[in-house]
Amino acid sequence: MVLYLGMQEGARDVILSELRYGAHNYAPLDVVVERGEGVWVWDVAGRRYLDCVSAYSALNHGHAHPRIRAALVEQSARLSLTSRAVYNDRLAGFLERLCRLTGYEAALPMNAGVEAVETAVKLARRWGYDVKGIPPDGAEIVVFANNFHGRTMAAVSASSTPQYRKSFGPFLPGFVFAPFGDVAALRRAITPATCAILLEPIQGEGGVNVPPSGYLAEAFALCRERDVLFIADEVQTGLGRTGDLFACDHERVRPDVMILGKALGGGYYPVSAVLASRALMDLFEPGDHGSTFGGNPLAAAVGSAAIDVLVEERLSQRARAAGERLLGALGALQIPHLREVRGRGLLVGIELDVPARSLAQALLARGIIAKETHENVLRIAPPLIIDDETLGMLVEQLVEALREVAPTVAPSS
Ligand code: IF1
Repeated sequence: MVLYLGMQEGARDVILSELRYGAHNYAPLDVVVERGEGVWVWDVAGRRYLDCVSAYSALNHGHAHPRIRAALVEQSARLSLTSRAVYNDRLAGFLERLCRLTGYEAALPMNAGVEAVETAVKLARRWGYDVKGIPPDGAEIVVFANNFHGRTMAAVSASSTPQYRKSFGPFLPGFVFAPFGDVAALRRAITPATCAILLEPIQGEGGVNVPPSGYLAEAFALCRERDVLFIADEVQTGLGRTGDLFACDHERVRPDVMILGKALGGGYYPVSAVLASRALMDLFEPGDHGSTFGGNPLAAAVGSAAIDVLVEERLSQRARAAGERLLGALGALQIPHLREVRGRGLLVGIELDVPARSLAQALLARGIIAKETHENVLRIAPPLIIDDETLGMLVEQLVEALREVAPTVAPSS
């Protein structure tokens, strides 16, 4: 952590205090944000930045969306939490909106994305034993190299990334690894004990990895052929981010189980959910699974508003148009060290053959907040409400920052 001498007094004090009292499980960019509105955030010195991290796709609606904020404020004045020991008057409306939006018959509400991932793993295993007839405690789930499903012990047991696993063992058994994008390898990884495959339709943290065209449909067909559940983790790719309502829509694949999170909370509140058929969901009986905060009235009010805004403001369609323009402009660039620009909608990865941190810092100096993922990929993911003029500015600044960084950074060893 290098604190730039030019940094404003206020920012430095905040950072030093956070370093002093907080766990050091992140290495943030050197900016202290104090206000957000739409696609913009302001630091403690009053500098404005375009937010191209969007809380890793939890801010598809932008910062401080007025309709979602109003729903939060109004509900918070009435009833914020009951636990599921009783009904509350907001949850049913949220679950209905979720099912109508996604076309599934049933939804199970949780809070963090990883809690919904854990829920889906339990549901798949329950189906594996009680329906498919897999011998007890023998169920396997195929997961994919370079995936990211969260930070709990099940999620890191399903991760191939050494840093997410180092000194955290022993791990949850029953996860079988396959390369992402390779149907033949997937076919070999599935056994009679396989209850499900769990994949991100586009791998976010893994570096914005878009699978070969047709892969999702072929993987889905293989699951049908081998009586295996297809679970899509759309925590990051869902709710408009990739230019479709869900990334699986791009290949017209309907997962057996869909996992949502992040933007489902409208940028205000942790809201996640698992969606499935009634038959699958009814494998959970009262007491089998739960959560103190899952489905609370505040989450339900915010989640309902987030869904209404997503649909009424046509955020998926806006992401598709903006993404086509962004990918079109960047894809044509011929700049040293620029290896590839990839993604879909407003989930874009810029792969360099040098560490992307230098590009992130050059962009920060230009008033754009973007974060690298896996060393040499810069992820660009602004809120889906970004307008044409701002998108034009983003493209200009990206091109200038790439040109600025390219000759100065030695290729990574
Ligand atoms: C961190 C990464 C992104 C996710 C997918 C489940 C979850 C995530 C596809 C779990 C969460 C977050 C976690 C956050 C940073 C961010 C992240 F860099 F960690 F990997 F987005 F790519 N499935 N991703 O992307 O959801 O429990 O966090 O609500 O841990 O640093 P969560």
